[in-house]
Amino acid sequence: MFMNKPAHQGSELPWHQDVGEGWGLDANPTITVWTALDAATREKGCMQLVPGSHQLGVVNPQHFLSAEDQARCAPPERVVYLEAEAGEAVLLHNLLLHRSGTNTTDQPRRAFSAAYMDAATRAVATGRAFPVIFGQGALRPASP
Ligand SMILES: O=C(O)CCC(=O)C(=O)O
Repeated sequence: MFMNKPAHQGSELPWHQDVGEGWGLDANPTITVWTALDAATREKGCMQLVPGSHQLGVVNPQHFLSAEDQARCAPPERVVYLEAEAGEAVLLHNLLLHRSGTNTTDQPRRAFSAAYMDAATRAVATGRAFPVIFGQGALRPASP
């Protein structure tokens, strides 16, 4: 995913985990590598997260948290702002609760985010596999 928050723009991304039925996968991804392409500061809508929240399991398979879940799982006193320099990469457990705000500055805030899945993961709608990029058979076309 390319995360793009242009100067004085960008939408708020509500509290969520990088898992859920909306992804259309038969297994949840396990880890996301998020890389800052520009500096991500509070003013630029950097990520916010709840340390330890990956231990809660899947809070809402529909992806975004309800107001009740947000009050229970992401109370303001537990929220940490994750500022990053351009080029810094962050490993996120896919169950970690996170969100991000809007960019109120004159500079863009862009990031590249890749979610990694077990090679056995299939698309629910088609049953198809995804390209394997690590280990045996990596970068060869998937067999049917
Ligand atoms: O960069 C952001 O604003 C949010 C990133 C995010 O939610 C993700 O990579 O899963």
